[in-house]
Amino acid sequence: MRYRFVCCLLSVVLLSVACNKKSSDAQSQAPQPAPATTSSPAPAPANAPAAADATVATAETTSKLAAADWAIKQDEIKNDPNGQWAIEATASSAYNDAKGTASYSANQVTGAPNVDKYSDATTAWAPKTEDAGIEWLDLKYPRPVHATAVRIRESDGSGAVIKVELFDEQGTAYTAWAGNDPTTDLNYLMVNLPKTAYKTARVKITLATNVIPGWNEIDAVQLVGTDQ
Ligand SMILES: [Ca+2]
Repeated sequence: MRYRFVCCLLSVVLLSVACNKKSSDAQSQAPQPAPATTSSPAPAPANAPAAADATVATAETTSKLAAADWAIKQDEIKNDPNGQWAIEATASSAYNDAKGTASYSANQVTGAPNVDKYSDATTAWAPKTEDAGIEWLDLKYPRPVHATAVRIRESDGSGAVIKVELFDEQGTAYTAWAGNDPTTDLNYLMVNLPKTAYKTARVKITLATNVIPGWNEIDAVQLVGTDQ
């Protein structure tokens, strides 16, 4: 009887040691719990309003950064040392048959940008009618350059430009760009090109005003290039 008791006791002790070992092995092999990070667990319901606030704050930040990017781009273009603004302009037509420096005349495209909001503005050129179709602007610049870019600042009904041409000093036209104008809101259509072999001081912009319903207005056009 006593012998059986001792055997039983031994069995229990051995089993217990074996179990402890197994448990210890399992612990050492189990993947370590990931260290707590700020991004891991889903927020508890009590945190929901804070999470919503964070989303709003993120959206506000994104919007502010986009606005800042826009402002920086406008400033860089305005102050580009290789950029020139038009000094003379003629157009296929103008709103109210505007002549000279009247509101909406072709002359409103000369000089640096002076439209602050995406909207109908008297300081931009507008054609005679809203959606007639093909209209153009012909612009002259102070200094002939080997062109690397044309930047068209669209200020209302953006997206209607279909072609940009450059003229060399003998008057030969070269198509710098033709296509689907992606511009939206108050912004530039940026036409970048390999530096032209010829020098140019004249840019012609063609619009199809029927592709963007409503008035299509252009504030200013910059020719970018170098002397050499
Ligand atoms: Ca203007």
